[in-house]
Amino acid sequence: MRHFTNVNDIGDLREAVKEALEVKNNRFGYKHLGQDKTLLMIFFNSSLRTRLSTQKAAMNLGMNTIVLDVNQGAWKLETERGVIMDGDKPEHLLEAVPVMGCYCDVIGVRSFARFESKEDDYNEKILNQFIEHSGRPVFSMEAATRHPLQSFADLITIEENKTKERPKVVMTWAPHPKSLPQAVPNSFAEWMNAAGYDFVITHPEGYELDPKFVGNARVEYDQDKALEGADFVYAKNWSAYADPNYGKVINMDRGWTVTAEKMALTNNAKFMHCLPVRRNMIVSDDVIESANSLVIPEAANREISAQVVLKRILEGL
Ligand code: AN0
Ligand code: CP
Repeated sequence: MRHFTNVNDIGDLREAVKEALEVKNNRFGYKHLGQDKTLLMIFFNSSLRTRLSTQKAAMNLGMNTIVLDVNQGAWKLETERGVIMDGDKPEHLLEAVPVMGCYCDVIGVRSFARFESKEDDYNEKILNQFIEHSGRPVFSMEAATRHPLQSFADLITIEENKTKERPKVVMTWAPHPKSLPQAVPNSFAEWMNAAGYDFVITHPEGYELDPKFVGNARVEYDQDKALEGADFVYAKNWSAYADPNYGKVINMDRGWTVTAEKMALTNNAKFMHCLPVRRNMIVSDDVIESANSLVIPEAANREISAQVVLKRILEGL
């Protein structure tokens, strides 16, 4: 594997899950692969899970890691080509990225949607500059439109916990006070469609996702109806995608919070969320603390998805 930015880069999903379960049982069996190899992790945004799990995965593989928070200690970066740099940004991404490439063998990038330009966000302007100018394999640690390491961990978690071949998976929008990207729901939809599950997306009107990611999923505007018979409930907030509200919070309807009452409509569903989660906005305390909550094993699987991706990149070096 060269780059990892979306579901297509991982190839056959059955094979990928099989490899993930093998790696999970033998985390230190591939230590030779990363010897004398350096992973550089570049963060334009905050992180707890991605930072720790990816670093742990790299350590399992014998790699060295360097972590840089671009906003803390590095020069402020200009990202627009052609600007006269007389403002507060002393360095351009066009030099910074190839320089970063000099000090490592693999680069992970976290760069969320900025909500300044839908076109720039949906063209993955920042991530693609790393792919074009770093000279190194690049993987997404959540970019503007997708979070594939999360979706891969979600897929592994569903495969480990499903009790039927083709479970009903419901992704529900839930309220949140701040504008969040569409990357997690886009990516989850992309992976669930590729996995071939019975996949339903539910959200209030106005929160329609890019049809490219919705694919053949069923969209149901009545959350209660969507939840009927669900085997997995995947909660997530996202801001509006459609114009003119791109990147905006258009409502915070607490009627969409995932509560025990909502979970009672399901087929004793497992509850999932990528975390971080705002309790009693997205999900009630009792649901996230219940025996059906998978949020912690889901987060644990981030180490595994990252390790499979790094392993495959190292094998391709
Ligand atoms: C981010 C998001 O919704 O994309 C990261 C989730 C993994 N969440 C927040 O910023 C709270
Ligand atoms: N789920 C996830 O990516 O979490 P972090 O933002 O903490 O990395």
